[in-house]
Order: sequence, then structure tokens, then C-alpha cells
Amino acid sequence: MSEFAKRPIEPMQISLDIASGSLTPSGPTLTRRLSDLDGCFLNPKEFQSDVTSGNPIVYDVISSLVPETARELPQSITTIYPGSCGGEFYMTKGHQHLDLQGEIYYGLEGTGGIILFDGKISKWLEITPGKIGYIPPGWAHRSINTGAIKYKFLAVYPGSAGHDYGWVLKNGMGYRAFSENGKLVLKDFVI
Ligand code: PAN
Ligand code: ZN
Repeated sequence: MSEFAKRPIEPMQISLDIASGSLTPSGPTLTRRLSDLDGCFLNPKEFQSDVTSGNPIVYDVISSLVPETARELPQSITTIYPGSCGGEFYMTKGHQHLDLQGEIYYGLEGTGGIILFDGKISKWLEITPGKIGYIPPGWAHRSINTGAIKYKFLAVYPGSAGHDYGWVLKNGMGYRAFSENGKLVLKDFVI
């Protein structure tokens, strides 16, 4: 233990309730409404109109008590609501890790996936319950709900990874995920 400036968190058991998407014990919950995703959707008119007429919740993220500090492995549950804005499926903001470290997602409920972009190459990984999505270091990632019910997944990531949202605004996200007759259609992301 001598190499640790401060003792890491104690071993702990965490209960995951998939139906409610909750962790016990849990840390903070972050709720993102449509207005928090300004600049993410392609169609500004549809975006503004949906914000004005109800500003729905797009997703929430429940964190465990494990701190976002070096050497720890925090977890979170993301729940993305079903829906679309201007024909694009509801999505997370998307980010690159400030410190380029990998991450694991594990599908819990619903149907969705991850758009991954390393600045040149774009990938899509479908995530359904029981599927693990591996995000290698250096791949920006954005999650999409492609189904008609809530899409939930567990994320486990290095505590020192950090979240760089500006990277996506500057470099784009590789693909956009459109709903055409309820089916996923990926189109190139044009900056
Ligand atoms: C996830 C994401 C979570 C929300 O825990 O942070 O799904 O997405 P945004 O952070 O892009 O809004 C993760 O990838 N953590 O590293
Ligand atoms: Zn991440």
C-alpha cells in the first residue's frame, strides 16, 4: 500500500437493479434533457421545437460511490429513453477520454449501441442485454437507443480517464444514427 498517497476505497458490494436501472449504494445521478444536448442533433429547428414543447429527458446516468480518481474503476448505469429528434435517435453527448484509456460497456436492457470514432475511422457496435462493448483507448464514444423501450447499460472505466466533450464538438462523431421507419440507418457525420 505504500505506493498509494491515499488508501483506495474499501472493497464493497454494489447491488444493481436492472428494472429500475439503479445502483445501491449509489453516488450522484445526472439527468440530461434535450436542451443539454445543444449542438448534438443535426436539425436545429426540430431541436428547438422539441425543447420548447416539453424539453424531454433524453438520458440519465447513475454513478456508483467509487470516485473518479486514478487507479479506481468507477461504474455507472446509463438509461437512454426511446425517442428521436429531427429523425435522429436519442443519444448521449459523446466524449473522448481526456487521458486516452479504454472502457467496458455491458448491455442490461433494450436495444442500442455505440458509435466509435478515432478521428478517422468510424465503427458501430450493437449492444443488447448480455453483450459487452469494448471501447479501446483513443476512440470517442456516443451511445444510441435504437429501440422502442429504454436502453440501459453498465459502464466501467478508469477513474482517471476524464471526459472531453469538446473533442466531439470539434472532430465530430463519425456517424449519425437516424431512425427510418423505426430502423437504424447510419450516415456519415459531416462537420
Ligand atoms: C459513460 C458515459 C455516459 C453518458 O459513463 O459518461 O453513458 O454519456 P456522456 O458522458 O457522453 O454524456 C462513459 O462513457 N464514461 O466514460
Ligand atoms: Zn467514456
